[in-house]
Amino acid sequence: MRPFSYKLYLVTDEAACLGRDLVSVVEAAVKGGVDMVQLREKDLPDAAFLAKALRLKEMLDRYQVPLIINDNLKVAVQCGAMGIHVGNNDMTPESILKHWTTCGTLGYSLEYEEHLQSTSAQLADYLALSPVFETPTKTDTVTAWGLEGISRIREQTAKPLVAIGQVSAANAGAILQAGADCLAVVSAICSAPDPSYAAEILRNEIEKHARPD
Ligand code: TZP
Ligand code: MG
Repeated sequence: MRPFSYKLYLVTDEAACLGRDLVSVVEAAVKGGVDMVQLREKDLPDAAFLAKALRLKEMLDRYQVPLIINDNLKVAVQCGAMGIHVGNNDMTPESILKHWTTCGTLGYSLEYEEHLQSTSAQLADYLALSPVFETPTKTDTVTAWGLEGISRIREQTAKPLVAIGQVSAANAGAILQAGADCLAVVSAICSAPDPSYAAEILRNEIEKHARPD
């Protein structure tokens, strides 16, 4: 398994940025402490997705923050992303690794506990517990894991666990204490009046709850 040391993961949603330029919002967030970014576009044609990915990557490279592409292998490879994130109904991790042997980080959304031992979950470099709490940002979800769900999965795997779904500074500590390694957020940063400050506050919570290695 490849090392995964990221703690604050920004998942983008242009609509959540309240009319502001996405790359500027992400840059502010990186300055505040985001250390990994996923470009998530559900409706863009490949050419526009790639153009956006290239713009974002050019900025992120300056901060040495890795870019992950959501569910589009072609865009991920063509923009030189570090990795890709897929869900249960997307291209499988097995197939991705067959086509992209140099993939640096493969993320997989875990929606069902029974899938923990699946080939898809086993091949992943991190598992996203999706969603930890129900969220208006993504409504086509299955069951929310809750804090108990995080702890249950933590007991069963050593894989890095990324918590996503209504994560905020208010519940960050509890989520980390339950066993998550990394916090992933959309609206807590993208929709914040000051994305940089929002990232800083989350980062402070992470430092406060850091577990000894
Ligand atoms: N996957 C599971 S929940 C979610 C995604 C992409 C959205 C999380 O958004 P927010 O605004 O941080 O609750
Ligand atoms: Mg999908």
